[in-house]
Amino acid sequence: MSDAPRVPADVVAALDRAPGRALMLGHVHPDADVLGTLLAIGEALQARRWSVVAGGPHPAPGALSFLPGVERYEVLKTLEGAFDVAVLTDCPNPDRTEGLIDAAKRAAPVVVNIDHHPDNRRYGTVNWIDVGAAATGEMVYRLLTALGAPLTPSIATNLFTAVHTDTGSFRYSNVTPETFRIAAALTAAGARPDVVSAALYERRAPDALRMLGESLARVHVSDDGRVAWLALPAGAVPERFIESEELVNYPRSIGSVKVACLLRELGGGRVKVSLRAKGEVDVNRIAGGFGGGGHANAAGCTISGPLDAVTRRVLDAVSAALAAPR
Ligand SMILES: [Mn+2]
Repeated sequence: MSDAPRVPADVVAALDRAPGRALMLGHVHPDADVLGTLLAIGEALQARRWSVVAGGPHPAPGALSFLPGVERYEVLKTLEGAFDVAVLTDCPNPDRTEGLIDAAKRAAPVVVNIDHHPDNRRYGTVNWIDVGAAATGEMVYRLLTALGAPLTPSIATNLFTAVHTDTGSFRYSNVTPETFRIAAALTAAGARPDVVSAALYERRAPDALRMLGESLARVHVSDDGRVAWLALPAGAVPERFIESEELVNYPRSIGSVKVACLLRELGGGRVKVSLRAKGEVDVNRIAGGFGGGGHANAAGCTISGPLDAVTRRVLDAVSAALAAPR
């Protein structure tokens, strides 16, 4: 029935044991794949009488306030007390926890690292990396199934949202038959595709479309039509607007475009870069060249320098990648 590889025994064993105290640790700026999977595992453990702390260096974004149980996700500056196990999901790089991973390693004898990013650093005591999974949400569905954990509607909604967002609403090349099998099982367990879609895409603020217009007016397309980019100076539009929009999807939506870039000027002379591709170019390698990472078709990095200069450097790297045979 399933094409997916089995859940490794050591991952199951790390959680299939007498209840204790568990930490669900998220990375900086958690997205729906991080939050949905941590909340799902946390709920499954709580149902088995574990005591669960869920949190990370940054709060859950307001756009994901609909995720069941997200109110339990805390901003953590330090860790209080000892844990029997710590779980990180969708986090390739332990540096993305602002030091909390080191505290977790001191506080917990077992650190479980569950991820689908190809550049995962294998920092856990137990590592499960499946680059064939479209989302960590798929892996956690398989984990909870292996544990025999009941799929409640809230667990199903969290995992369905994780898969929904990481696949661009089931549109990207990472979608497999297994993705749909899992989405079907989650829908049968109580996830509501209509409710999740409305929560993700139909909750814009009244002024959001005007800001969208101002942002999209900044989209540039290369002469050959293969690269489109959007460079946003600091303060051009409010942070909360950018956090609630996947702006890079707009340059990506141009038919001729092979690589799309969103460059956001942050404070402190840094620029946050998001890269998207459609299979011709491995943007993970481009982002890796700037100290970032991600997936072949979706990656990011943060580069120091003025917005104009960073934009030129990124576009040069994209041109070189397009010119090189893959
Ligand atoms: Mn993911």
